[in-house]
Amino acid sequence: SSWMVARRMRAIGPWRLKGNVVRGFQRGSKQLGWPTANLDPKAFEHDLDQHAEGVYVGFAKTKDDQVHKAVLSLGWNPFYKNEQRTLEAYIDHKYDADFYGAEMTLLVCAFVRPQQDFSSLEELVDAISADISFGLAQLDQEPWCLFRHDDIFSAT
Ligand code: ADP
Ligand code: RBF
Ligand code: MG
Repeated sequence: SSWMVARRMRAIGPWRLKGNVVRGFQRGSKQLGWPTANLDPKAFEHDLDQHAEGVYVGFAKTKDDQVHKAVLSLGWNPFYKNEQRTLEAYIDHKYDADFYGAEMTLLVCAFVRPQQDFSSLEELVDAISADISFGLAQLDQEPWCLFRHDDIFSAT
């Protein structure tokens, strides 16, 4: 259950991805309180085939053109048993409106934990909340904070 979830930063890639924000099942904001911008599967389905389902961290640039910290989830969301794999980013920024269709650039620099199933929605929400506070604090530290200056974010 959620109190047994171990989190640590393990460097990966980094992966650099660019695609559009697509619609999901709309569960992120409504059921969980944490909206996630879902990347168009076309932008990652081949590149990330060999990579583990899990919670990751990195940086995102979309609608507002600024680079923000992001806590991401890659996989089939075992709690919901999705049939399609998703790559979803909770972005550390307060947006006034949804931005479906916008281009999103992601740099993913560390793996935090595997995705897991939970016995209640409350446990899933607690785990996600803890991932986000852990991830955002880590991303302020070196070496992770250096990735916000990656070339992928300056390309026009
Ligand atoms: P869906 O299942 O369609 O992805 P969500 O409930 O996860 O629905 O909501 C995600 C949408 O909310 C994003 O596509 C984006 O347009 C919007 N959004 C607003 N604020 C944020 C944020 N801080 N991080 C990610 N998405 C956000
Ligand atoms: N879904 C799961 O089924 N298991 C998980 O362990 C899990 N961890 C997540 C961690 C974070 C930081 C985020 C943002 C999402 C996570 N999800 C997980 C995905 C979650 O189920 C999904 O965002 C919602 O269903 C909305 O699409
Ligand atoms: Mg989402």
